[in-house]
Amino acid sequence: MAVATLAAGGAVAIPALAATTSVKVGDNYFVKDGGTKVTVKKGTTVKWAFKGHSVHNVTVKSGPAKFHSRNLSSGTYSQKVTKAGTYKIYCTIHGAAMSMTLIVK
Ligand SMILES: [Cu+2]
Repeated sequence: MAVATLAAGGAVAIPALAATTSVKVGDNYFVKDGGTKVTVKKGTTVKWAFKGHSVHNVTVKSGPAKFHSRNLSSGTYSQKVTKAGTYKIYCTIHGAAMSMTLIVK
């Protein structure tokens, strides 16, 4: 059985199936690699990891599909995205100041 491993050069091998992308949830921001925009392929599982001290949630404000997490201050929330398009996501506790864009291709 094949096991995905990190390439020696630093590039990350992305499995064709069952891909997961992690998004950090900090105190009043969503971020991955220094930005608030995340692009994934259809069928990817997006995993939000709650790293802040405050309670936050993941809520789709607009997009091809709606989903939302419970209020969390630790742990993770995972959602498989199967519909392509642009998802505007925010935290209902902190409003527009805590938002991100998820693009599913
Ligand atoms: Cu929040």
